Amino acid sequence: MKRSIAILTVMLVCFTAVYAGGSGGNSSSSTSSASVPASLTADVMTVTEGGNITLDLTLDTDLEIEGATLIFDFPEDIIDTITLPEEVTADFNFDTGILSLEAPKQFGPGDVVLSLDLLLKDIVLAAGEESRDYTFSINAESKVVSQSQEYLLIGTSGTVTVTPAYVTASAALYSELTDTSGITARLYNGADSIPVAIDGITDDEIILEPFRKVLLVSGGYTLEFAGEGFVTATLPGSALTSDVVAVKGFYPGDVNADGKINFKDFNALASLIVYERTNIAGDLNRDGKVDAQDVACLLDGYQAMTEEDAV
Ligand SMILES: [Ca+2]
Ligand SMILES: [Ca+2]
Repeated sequence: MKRSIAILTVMLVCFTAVYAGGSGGNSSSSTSSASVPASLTADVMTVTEGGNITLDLTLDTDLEIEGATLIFDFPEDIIDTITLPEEVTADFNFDTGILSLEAPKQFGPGDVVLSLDLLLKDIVLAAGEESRDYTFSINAESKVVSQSQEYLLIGTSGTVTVTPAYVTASAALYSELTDTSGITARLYNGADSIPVAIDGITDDEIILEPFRKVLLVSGGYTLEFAGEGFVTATLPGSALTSDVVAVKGFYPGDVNADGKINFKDFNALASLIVYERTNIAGDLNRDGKVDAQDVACLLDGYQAMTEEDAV
């Protein structure tokens, strides 16, 4: 079992961990220039926003360590949660940003002294930012104790490149569709409208090219699918909880573009068929013809709209 500490403060400038060993006090004020090489290594070189990093601290020494005071300099405002090893009892001070760790164990050469699992926030980068490097460092005041002698840790830093999180969105299809001409998707808010390209069609959905999650989470955007002959379907960004989202409600059959599917659409479609007029709003399956197959699409759309509205 591991425990998680949620870090609520968003202005955490320096994350500090104090690691106190079981035997021998750290109260000795003798300062030594003796040092021990240490490495702080991440298990990944690249991680996406919202992803996990495991940081391991190892020492390059033959000394048997009895205690330690470990202080880390972590990047500010990118960590959502830190999970500590089971044997560590921790106390986090939200005012000072100091995390006190106590672990009654000794460790020897090559042991991983401390392993921290970090969960990054969902949004770390700005909307236009493709990546950023973050450094996780051992603070120069970190010490270990061996036979009552203190040794400063001379640490190497770990750098991790954070890359953007993307959302892959799709619209559910309720009838056959052979082509996406006249169908568009976009993200919009009060000030802005960003087209999202269509990647392709499967049997039961239209799939969009991935777009940056930061737009939906922080920009107040709504995702919209629109097309002639279809009921416009939208999903507010705040409703997104996953990297994959399926939008419902893009019903085929709104031939007269009033937002509903009813007898008026049926009449309009029948009229197009009788007079042999090809109109994209009536060509619901986008096969280039307006015929009985489009009537079947309209009925599928009407039925789906009726059933989903009833839920
Ligand atoms: Ca209609
Ligand atoms: Ca057709």
